[in-house]
Amino acid sequence: MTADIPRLARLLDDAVRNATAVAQISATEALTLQQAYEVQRQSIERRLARGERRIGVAMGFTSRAKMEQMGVHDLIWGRLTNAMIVEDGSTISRKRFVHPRVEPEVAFLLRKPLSGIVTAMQARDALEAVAPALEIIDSRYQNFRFSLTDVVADNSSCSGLTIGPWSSPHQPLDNLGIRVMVNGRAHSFGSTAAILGDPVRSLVGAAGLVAISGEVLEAGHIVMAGGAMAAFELHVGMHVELEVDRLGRTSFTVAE
Ligand code: OOG
Ligand code: MG
Repeated sequence: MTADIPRLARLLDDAVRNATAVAQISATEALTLQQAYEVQRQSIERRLARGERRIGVAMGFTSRAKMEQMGVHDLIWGRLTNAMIVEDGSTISRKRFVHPRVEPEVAFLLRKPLSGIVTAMQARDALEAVAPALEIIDSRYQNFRFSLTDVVADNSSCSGLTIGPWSSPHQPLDNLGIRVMVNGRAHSFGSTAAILGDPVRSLVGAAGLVAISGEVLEAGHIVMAGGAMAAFELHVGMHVELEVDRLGRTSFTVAE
């Protein structure tokens, strides 16, 4: 049976818009990875048709902690739109999401396009800036459970992001301490080293992966490097703050 890709794109787009969970696609249909990315592309096209704007990509499963938490061991990527931006320090409504989680990341801003097989040096040279970032992920699947193709079709669970102050990328980024605070109390500690040994490697991976789908990382776009630690659940009343050594802080609050 051939997969009805436009129907699956609509299913996941509706799940995002209504903040309601759907059954895993893999329970009933065997998509190839390429088909899963095509579902993702078409579901994002629906958002762009409603006026949203593409602003970059989010990498997934770039740390062992994330791979092990979700049981997926392949690098994946998702598409970011401007509607996913949560202003630094602002408050979001829990109602927008099915079962949101948050994870600490770093974000890259590109000054030059990047695509295909590139070296770490070329990736570094394409950077305009780097910032601490929090990604809000929200699987559209019941119980936050999925296969590789499920999560790819679901835009790699991307749902929101806050970005802290931008800094010069011309500094070592491979071992910056990460602290996550919840309601002013230490929640977890880590290092950017958890992201493929150096988050710049995530950018190298992003350039290669988007090229397979015929895309380019564009100048002015953002690349989220992927969670350095396991994601944790968000609940009403939580104030989440990330601090990354030398890069600074970013935060948001969850309201009703
Ligand atoms: C998939 C998204 C993975 C990351 O940073 O590794 C991701 C998920 O965990 O739901 O965003
Ligand atoms: Mg992430």
